[in-house]
Amino acid sequence: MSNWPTISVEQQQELGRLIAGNPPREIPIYDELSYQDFLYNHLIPNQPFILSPVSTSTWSASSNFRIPIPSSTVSTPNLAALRRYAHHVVPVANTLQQQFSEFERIERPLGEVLDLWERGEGNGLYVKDWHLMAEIERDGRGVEEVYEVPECLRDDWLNPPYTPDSRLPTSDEGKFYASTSTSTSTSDFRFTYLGPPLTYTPLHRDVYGSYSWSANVVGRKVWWLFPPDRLDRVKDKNGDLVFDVREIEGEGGAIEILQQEGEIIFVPSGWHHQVVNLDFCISINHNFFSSPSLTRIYDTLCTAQERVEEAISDVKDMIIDRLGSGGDAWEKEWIEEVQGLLERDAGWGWKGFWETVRKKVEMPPAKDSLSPPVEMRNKWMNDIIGKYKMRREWMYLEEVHQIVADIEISITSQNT
Ligand SMILES: O=C(O)CCC(=O)C(=O)O
Repeated sequence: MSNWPTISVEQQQELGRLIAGNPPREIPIYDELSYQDFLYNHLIPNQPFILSPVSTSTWSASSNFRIPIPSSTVSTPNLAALRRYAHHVVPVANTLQQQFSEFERIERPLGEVLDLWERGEGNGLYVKDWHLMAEIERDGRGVEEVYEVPECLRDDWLNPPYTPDSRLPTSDEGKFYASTSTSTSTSDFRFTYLGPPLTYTPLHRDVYGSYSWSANVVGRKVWWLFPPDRLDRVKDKNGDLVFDVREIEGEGGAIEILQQEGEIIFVPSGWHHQVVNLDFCISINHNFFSSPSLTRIYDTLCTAQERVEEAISDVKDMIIDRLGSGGDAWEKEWIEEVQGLLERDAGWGWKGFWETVRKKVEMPPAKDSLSPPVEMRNKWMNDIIGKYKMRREWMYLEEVHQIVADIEISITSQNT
């Protein structure tokens, strides 16, 4: 059943249960998806789908990282082919060791993890959030040695533009750092995951309220997807989300999907999800956003800021005590303090957010036919600019004024 020899009888039984219990798939599956259909049927309504293995069949990773098993739809991972990257220092989660609301994580050279797996050890180890593409580009090569981003997914505002034939210096490309990431390279949101059967990613929602897509190069995964209005059953008595939905009766009523080898799944913005590997899996994913989700990204940042403000409300009192509540000196200092913490906690503050928007307006990552119509994009943009100008930060964060002004100039010039 599994492509990995070193699993116990109990683990085989758990895998059998997960596979047998998996319902027929309820979400659309496409061999090809035009950008128009992606935009109107999935990005705007924020709905999941699957791209069939046709979408990854020409990827180099699909031939290099798989050892086909005769008459099986699942391959064995070609760990020898991954040795090329043995020197990469990668984040490794021990999925048998929960630490508060995460797994114990360390960084170690990929070669050491491959050694363990080849000796039949390291069962619960999961290489997560490995920035393989950034590392390849840093070494002066192109990502086509691994994959090719499907056309409909190229309007990506979080990652370097998809350029199969030019070499990009990635170190300047990504300005943002996910607070949870510990890899040596954290400049982008293009990740590779590797792990044996039953390694898993607990229930979570993606960074910044981004969308994500995830391709199974080797092996199959079970996904539990939760639309935002279906989260009640996965909360404990304190209102906190559970770590592992398998502990809950009926797995919390999620949309459950078995993703086959070669398929790409699209996870909508703000949807919680959990993932369990059914075989030894090698997968590639991107977190990304684009103009249809701008309002959600904006709202997610507002919520993150509220959380920071609540957490350090005593600092506000101290600033007022020191500077007095008359005049606006205290408020300027308070807002700057909050922004500093927000950058560390959420990965970006208003300056980072608007800089990203400016960059993508000035240098769109995808051609017009693979992006929303300009009038639509500009409306989404104007909506959030209007909202931002009502906030106190608009008054006090002067360095953001020019960035927003540049965006407005760009929007106007593209409208005319
Ligand atoms: O494949 C996994 O283990 C996790 C992937 C994931 O959560 C994501 O792509 O957002």
